[in-house]
This record gives sequence, C-alpha cells and structure tokens, in this order.
Amino acid sequence: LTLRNQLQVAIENRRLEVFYQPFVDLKSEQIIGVEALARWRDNEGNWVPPDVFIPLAEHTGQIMPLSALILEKAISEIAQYIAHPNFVLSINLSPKQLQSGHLINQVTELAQQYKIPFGKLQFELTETMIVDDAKSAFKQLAELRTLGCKIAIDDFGTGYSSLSYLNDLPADIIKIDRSFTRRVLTDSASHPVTEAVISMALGMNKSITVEGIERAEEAEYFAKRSCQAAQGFYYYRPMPLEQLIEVIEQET
Ligand code: G
Ligand code: G
Ligand code: MN
Ligand code: NA
Repeated sequence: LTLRNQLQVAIENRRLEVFYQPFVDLKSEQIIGVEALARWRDNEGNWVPPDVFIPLAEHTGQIMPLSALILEKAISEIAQYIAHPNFVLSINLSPKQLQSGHLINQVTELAQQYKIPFGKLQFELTETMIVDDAKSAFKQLAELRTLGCKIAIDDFGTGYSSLSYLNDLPADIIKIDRSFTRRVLTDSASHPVTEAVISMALGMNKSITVEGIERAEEAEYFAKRSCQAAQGFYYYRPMPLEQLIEVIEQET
C-alpha cells in the first residue's frame, strides 16, 4: 500500500493519535495549556513524521478528515482537564480548514458536545496561511474570536508578512519561532531582530509564547523581556495522553 492509502485507512479507522506538549507560564513554570500534535504509525508500526504526513494530506485533500479527527480526539481527550483554571487546548490549523468555512460549525458543535467553554480553545496558524487568502481568513478568525476562542500566530517571524499587515492581525498570541530562541545565547547578531520581534508583539498588545526553549538561560532571557509563556523540551516534550495525565496529576 502507498503511504497515501495507508493514511486513508488510518483516518477511516480513527487510528491517528494525538500527542500533547504542555506550555507553561514563564515565571511560575506552571502548565497553562497543551498543544495537540498529530501522530501516526504506518502499517509496520513505524512513526511517520508529521512533517511528512501533514504535507501529504494537504496535497491529497485528506487534511480535512484528518483535521476533523484530530480536533475531535483532542477535545474529547482533554475535556476533563479543561476545568483547571488557565488551562487551554491549542490546535494547529491547516490553511484548507480556514478556506472551507466549516471550521466554526465544527468547533461550535464539539464545544457544546463536550461542554467546553470557547475561551479554553486556542487555534494556531502561520502568517503565510492568513496572507494567502486574507479576506476569508480574517473573517473566520474574527468569528472564532467573537466566540471567545484564542488565536495564536505560530512560527512568528518566519513568514513573509509585511509589517503593515501585522497591525491588523486578528490574533491574541504571538508564538516566537524556535529559530529565534535557538540563537539568543549563541549568535549575538540576531539579538536585535529577536528584540524587535518581542517589542512589536508587545506593542501590538499581543501575549507572547516562546517556542523551542531547551535551556534555563533561554527561558531567563525571554522572561526578562516580558514574554508570558514558553514551550520546549526544557519543560516538556510532546507526550501521549497517559503521560500527560500523570504530569497534570503531579502538578496539582
Ligand atoms: O511536533 P511536530 O514535529 O510534531 O510537528 C511538526 C509540524 O506538524 C508542526 O509544524 C506542527 O504544527 C504540524 N502539525 C502537528 N500536528 C498537526 C495537526 O494536527 N494539524 C496541522 N495542520 N499541523 C500539525
Ligand atoms: O510548527 P509548530 O510550532 O507547531 O511545531 C511543533 C513542533 O516543534 C513539534 O514537532 C515539536 O516536537 C517541536 N518542538 C517543540 N519544542 C521543541 C524544542 O524545544 N526543540 C525542538 N528542536 N523542537 C521542539
Ligand atoms: Mn504549533
Ligand atoms: Na511553531
């Protein structure tokens, strides 16, 4: 079977899994939410990297049923932990989901079914996704925000967006890409850019989540600069639900 056919069968049998990577408050290091990350094993039982099957699914159109499956699995699995104060479930969106127009209905139905307040749901998308079809994307993002969902710009600083359009970005949170994080302690030439990205985000009144924190010194650097939240292997790696439950129970 081709990878595409294997993926088709896996989606139909709901065999994709969701891993969760917690993110934390930078000051207290307390978990304030989790990012849902799709995971898939092929017929031989080997993990296929999401960098492979997500683009494949986007190419074949399988991304729509795949995304619907991940959204439902994540919401149903996390529903009972959402009651913790400040706990947010963050979901990666694909451009097709924004274009389709079904997203609002899907989200509304699942939130009602699993009794999840909209404020507990966050959606991550990249700058490029918004620019590609700005008008329709802005409208859908505005609707999600009106419901109370949070919007986060993923991989911030790596897209092609013009600075002028950043003013109108319909988002609550900026996730600073890990390529910036990686450099702050090693490559002094990149500091001005990182500092500029931080001041832009703060100036636009966005909350900042720093991605890819792998060392205490990196966390310190961003904490000193008014960034609120952080994610990275230094705190937690993406993990299966059973492990996440243990982590949450240890924390509370
Ligand atoms: O964590 P990781 O290696 O798993 O993720 C690789 C890439 O795949 C990241 O860019 C991440 O945003 C993306 N990704 C992971 N899960 C999903 C998903 O459910 N939907 C979409 N659209 N992208 C995802
Ligand atoms: O594009 P997005 O931010 O959704 O990508 C999420 C990906 O980032 C996941 O594949 C996850 O495994 C990876 N990731 C999360 N934290 C770290 C980190 O501290 N270091 C590295 N190298 N990758 C990370
Ligand atoms: Mn992400
Ligand atoms: Na990212």
